[in-house]
Amino acid sequence: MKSSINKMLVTCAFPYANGDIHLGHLLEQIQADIWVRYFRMKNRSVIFICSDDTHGTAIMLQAKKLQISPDQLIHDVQKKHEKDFLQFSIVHDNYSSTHSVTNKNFCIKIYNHLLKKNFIKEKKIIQLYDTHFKMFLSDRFIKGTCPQCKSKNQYGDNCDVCGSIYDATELLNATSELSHAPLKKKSSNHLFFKLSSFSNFLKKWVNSDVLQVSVFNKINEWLSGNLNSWNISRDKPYFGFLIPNYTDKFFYVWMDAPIGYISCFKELCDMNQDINFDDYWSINSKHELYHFIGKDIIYFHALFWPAILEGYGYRKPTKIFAHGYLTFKGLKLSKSKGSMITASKWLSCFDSDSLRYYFSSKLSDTIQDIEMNLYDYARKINSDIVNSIINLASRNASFLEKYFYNVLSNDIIITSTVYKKFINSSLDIEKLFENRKFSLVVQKIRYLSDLANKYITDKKPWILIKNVFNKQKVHKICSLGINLFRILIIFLKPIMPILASNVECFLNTSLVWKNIREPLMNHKINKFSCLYKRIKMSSIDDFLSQI
Ligand code: NOT
Ligand code: ZN
Repeated sequence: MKSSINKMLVTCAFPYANGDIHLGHLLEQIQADIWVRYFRMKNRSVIFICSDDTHGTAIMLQAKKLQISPDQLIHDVQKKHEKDFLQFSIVHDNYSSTHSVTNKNFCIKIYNHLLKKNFIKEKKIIQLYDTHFKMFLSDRFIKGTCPQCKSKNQYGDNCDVCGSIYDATELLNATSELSHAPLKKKSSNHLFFKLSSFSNFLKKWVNSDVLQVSVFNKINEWLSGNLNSWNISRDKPYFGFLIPNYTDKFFYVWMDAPIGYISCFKELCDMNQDINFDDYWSINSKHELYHFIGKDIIYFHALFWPAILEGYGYRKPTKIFAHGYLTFKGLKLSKSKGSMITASKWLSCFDSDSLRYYFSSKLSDTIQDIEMNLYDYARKINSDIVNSIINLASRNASFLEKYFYNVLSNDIIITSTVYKKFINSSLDIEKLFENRKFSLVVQKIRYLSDLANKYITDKKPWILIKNVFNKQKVHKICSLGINLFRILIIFLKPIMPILASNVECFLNTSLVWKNIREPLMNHKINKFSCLYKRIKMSSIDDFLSQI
């Protein structure tokens, strides 16, 4: 991490505006939100933004299917997305749309600049054309026979059977997935961004510690080959922004989506005079820019995006954090079935904090896939949160309520080994949060919670209290127990913000990172009431039967 005075701008990949938010989106957003919340607890200035990705053929077709305008579709979907995120305590400073006027203006400005600098060239290409729908089709709307192994029913870009990669025009008997009619080859002029002009810049940039090791290796492989120019235009009909001086060509969705990072931030500046746009985006910005993305979109973020920024003369990302896919192998759900577990479906059975905790217990700084298993989820929540952490609070609170008017002792045993271990762990936990090693944060918290419970079990306050001369001792033990619980929840606050806020009511104090070393003494807490409910295994079966 760079000097602590720098401000941070954090983004997540923009969800497409043609479907619901599902667990896959939530994995990334939760990862970023936890990171943001942690740094805010450490008093760093962090801005967290996201938008809906609203352009392209898929959105145009979805609107057609629903018999509404694309504008209506993306408006409705955005409202829903925003609500879903808030219900998972994912709070963006601005949630915008790539269809905004601000984004249109930036796209045009950046495109015109790249054109002037000679980074754009026009070239005629041949593509497959659906004569029924009167449109060119992208690879995923095309199926045909593999030109190599002759397997039928293969998509327009690669063969699932033999793995060969080809151009859609090479497919044999190419047919449209939309009209199911044979496709025609047709030529059209397109605009290409000359990525190879940035080859030297990119080689240097990827070597400046901006990528995870495995991502770096992959990108280096790409960089050592030929950097093909990138087609940034699409013919009409298309839902998007028209390219200046054309009446039938639109910016490709992947051109205007990343520019959305800039415009979403610009809108925030327009709403809040204290945030200065140039401080964050000018070439010599001292502030930090972090993109959280899935590993499937590395190519766009680690090659095209920095090249566009370089071409335009803006700053580049400080780091790109890619994560793996969410898999459901143990539940025997395919990726498409898994994405049917939507945010609202989840909330119809479970709560948001528990998902945040479960994801944390699996998240690391690598691009390894993450296996989601609901039985494992329930076991983890019940064992870590209910049986260990909340149990620590409840067993100590019962003594404090019964014998000490819910007032903590004015003498906390800060010399005890367990207390020292808690305090000394905070630096390790900080490092783990900073480096996005959330699964290790969770492990450490669970370890500390077990230590604290063992401390209480060993001291046996329920035996001590039988002798009236031990009353003060019991007071000290249980007050330490509550203080240990408090530290655990401070550590957990970025991960489980709702639980933390309920604990703040119970402990009658706000949970602040810098106060970890200052125990609550002679402090009145509130009556303990259920802070977390056990998850019933039967509710998992019910849930799965609905998918
Ligand atoms: N909608 C895209 C996706 O793969 C992500 C867009 C990322 C947005 O779901 N920004 N950029 N670049
Ligand atoms: Zn094949």
